Amino acid sequence: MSPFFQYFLSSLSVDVVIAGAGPSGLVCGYYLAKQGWKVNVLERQLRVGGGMPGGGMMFNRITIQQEAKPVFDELDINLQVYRDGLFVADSLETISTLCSKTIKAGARIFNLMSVEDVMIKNQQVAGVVINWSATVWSKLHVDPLSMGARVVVDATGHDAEVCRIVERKTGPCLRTPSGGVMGEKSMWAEEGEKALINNTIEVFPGLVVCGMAANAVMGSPRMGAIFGGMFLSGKKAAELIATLLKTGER
Ligand code: 48F
Repeated sequence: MSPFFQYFLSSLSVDVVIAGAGPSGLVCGYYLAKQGWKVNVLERQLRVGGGMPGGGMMFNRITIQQEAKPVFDELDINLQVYRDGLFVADSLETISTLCSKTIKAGARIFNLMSVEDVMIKNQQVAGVVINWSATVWSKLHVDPLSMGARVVVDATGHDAEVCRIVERKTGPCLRTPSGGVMGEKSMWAEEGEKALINNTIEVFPGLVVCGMAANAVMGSPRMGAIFGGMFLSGKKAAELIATLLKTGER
């Protein structure tokens, strides 16, 4: 018991908190931890991996495009050639390897922990408000705790939960055309993939968005069982955050 509590207590103030342990959140955590930043990844569910275990229609394989291959090679995840420029990975191998490498790089992953709000100080996100998922799901009236961070990442997938919370509580303040969450558009895999990297931005001071949440926030299309963009978006988010932290902007 006490090893967990020591670990938890020493995690209450970190450089980066990532909400969501899907592909984009884990990859972002991996690259940041590898550079020595103190990172927590918070996952609401019992298990990590987000949408990966189910692949497309529960076929536990995920499709990867050429551009994302270097990330898979770095992580030593096997890829099978599908056809020109497209590869297939076993989603369970991908999750287990990515999770293991992310923890070994130094990131701390907390499962069964939900982000239910953010802290905003001086017009800047300064951390997250957390609770046990079981408490949230049972709608128990239990006050949450907070976790301080210089940067928070919304990697919560299609629902872009953290960005929606900021919009609801602060008004139309996001760096999007409307100032709010634009909303994900219907499927157009190629366009969605293309847009994703440009949509991976600091969307509010101290709040970076990546993965499907980035397309949802910026109003871009969804893209089925192609996952390479999620990995590239997580990597781009890590690069962006490292710059913000290094320059002392956050
Ligand atoms: O949905 P998810 O896998 O997000 P992603 O990294 O990848 C998207 C793909 O899986 C797929 C796709 C491919 O074309 O479209 O959907 O963008 O993972 C998001 C994770 O965030 C967790 C959620 O349980 C999931 O594991 N999550 C969501 N809201 C919260 C959260 C929250 N408030 N607190 C903690 N975890």
